[in-house]
Amino acid sequence: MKEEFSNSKFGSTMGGKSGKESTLSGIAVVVKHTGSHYLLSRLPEWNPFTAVVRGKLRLEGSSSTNPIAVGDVVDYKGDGTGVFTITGIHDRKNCIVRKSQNLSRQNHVIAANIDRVFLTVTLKDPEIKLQFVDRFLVTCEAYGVPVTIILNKADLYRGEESGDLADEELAQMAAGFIQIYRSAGYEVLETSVKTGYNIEALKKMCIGKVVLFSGQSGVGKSSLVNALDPSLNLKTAEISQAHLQGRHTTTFYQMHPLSCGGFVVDTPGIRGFGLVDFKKEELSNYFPEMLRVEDNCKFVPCTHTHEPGCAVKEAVEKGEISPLRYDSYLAMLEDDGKYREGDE
Ligand SMILES: Nc1nc2c(ncn2[C@@H]2O[C@H](COP(=O)(O)OP(=O)(O)OP(=O)(O)O)[C@@H](O)[C@H]2O)c(=O)[nH]1
Ligand SMILES: [Mg+2]
Ligand SMILES: [Zn+2]
Repeated sequence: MKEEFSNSKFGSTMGGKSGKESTLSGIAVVVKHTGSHYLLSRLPEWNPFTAVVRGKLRLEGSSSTNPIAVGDVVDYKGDGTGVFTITGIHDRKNCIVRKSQNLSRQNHVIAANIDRVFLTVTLKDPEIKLQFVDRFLVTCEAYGVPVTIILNKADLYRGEESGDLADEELAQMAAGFIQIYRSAGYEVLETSVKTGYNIEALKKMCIGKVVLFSGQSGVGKSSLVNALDPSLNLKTAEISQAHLQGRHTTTFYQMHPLSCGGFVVDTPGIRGFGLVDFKKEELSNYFPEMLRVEDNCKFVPCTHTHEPGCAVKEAVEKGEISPLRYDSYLAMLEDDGKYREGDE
């Protein structure tokens, strides 16, 4: 694993080419957040330097626990002695927000200004949790973050890939999963770090972009990032054999430069996902397959539960909308934004 960044280590490059420049103020992107310190870099240059926040600095109208997140564009100021202070945050293009587990019901901003999220899942080891997947997708829709589903560990069921016999049951599960999410309107990419399957395709999606991997612990987020750029050498760990779950190996949100061009944010595994507040009649807008047909509902607004002449329910009956996705929708309506332990 790479050492932690520090200003002394990056002293020669921080804040610009000459020492004089390091006293200047400027604009940079947050590439790591560790408690009280932030690591900034003036993307697309990779010149990380630490900065602190003095006093209160909050985004307008935000009740977030961490007002500044990885991916945020910030203004900084140097004092001439190598100490940098963040003085302002720029408006966000988008962000990924998760409701905190504690009773304060504050929101936790996972990251900001992300070009694409790779929601990484595995069918087994660890087992997939569709509730979690659907909650994550709803959040991406609500915050305008493009998302691709990465079905990793494809070697577990694709015999032709690993050279082993195909696991028929798992292969059928994979086909079913892919069908549900592709027909809903999502891109699904099967990958295997073990065999290299579709790693090149994934790499192409990262060039010139800021992308982020999210998902349960142990699905292979850090392994995928390493496959994209082996020089990053991020820490990975085998899942626990006793519980067939990940070990929460990655503990920080951190952006890394890719040798192919582009930047990738590796994130800690997510246990559960509390949906941020939404209005009941808005929820179906965050299910692309429902959004496509709901104009034909007889009543406006329609919650697609009890109303007669509901186009969504009709599509479910006809098999055009997956009953599993519809069940997730109903569960979210009922939960009304409550925190849900998605796994482990
Ligand atoms: N069979 C197989 N195993 C994989 C694949 N990708 C990753 N793994 C293994 O899965 C385990 C977990 O990988 P990590 O990359 O640490 O998972 P992570 O999602 O980063 O986990 P956290 O950091 O805890 O959230 C490791 O033992 C990897 O070797 C794959 O494509 N196939
Ligand atoms: Mg990891
Ligand atoms: Zn309806």
